[in-house]
Amino acid sequence: MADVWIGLGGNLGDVTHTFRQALNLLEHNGLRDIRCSALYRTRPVGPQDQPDFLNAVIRAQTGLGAMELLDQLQATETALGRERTRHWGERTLDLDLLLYNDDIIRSERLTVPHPALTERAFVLVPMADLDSDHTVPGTGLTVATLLQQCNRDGVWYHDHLSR
Ligand code: A4P
Ligand code: MG
Repeated sequence: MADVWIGLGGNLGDVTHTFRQALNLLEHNGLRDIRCSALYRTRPVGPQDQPDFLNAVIRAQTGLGAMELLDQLQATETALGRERTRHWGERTLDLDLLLYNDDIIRSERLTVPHPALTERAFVLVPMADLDSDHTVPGTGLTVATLLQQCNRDGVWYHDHLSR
């Protein structure tokens, strides 16, 4: 079983409902023991003429390989109405594979750890809910240390996800 961390984001539609549906689909398609951070409302990084996001991070166990998991994440995004429009633009659901064990993967389709993870408060704040002492592979630094180094403005506690 692999230990995986996945970032959830969205800013169109009923995002809390979409997150709940995403976790149900992922549970049916190979994720076990899913634990979810709190939900955060976050100011958009990238184009500012779009609604605030909701972000969360889950940690789970899976027998899927990293590529198979990416396929599942993309199938889940599509099933829940994701349309690819502009880069860093609005979306119903974005699922990013943040960490896959301590693996470092650099292929055309997949970069793990997710390249922007170390500088994004909307990822690090929810990660810290789950395990702030976890070391991010390739950096030698814990989530807590990375969080101290980044600007946490524009990240507000929103709610807990009831399932
Ligand atoms: N890909 C490579 N590595 C990964 C990975 N670790 N996880 C490839 C997921 N996908 C990965 O993704 C583009 C391609 O990245 C995929 O085909 C996959 O093979 P995408 O989801 O189609 O496109 P995108 O999400 O628009 O682009 P990108 O660059 O992944 O954007 P990000 O980094 O996901 O950022 N502001 C706030 N506040 N909250 C947000 O959640 N999200 C974004 C999107 C921008 N601003 C935001 C937020
Ligand atoms: Mg993405």
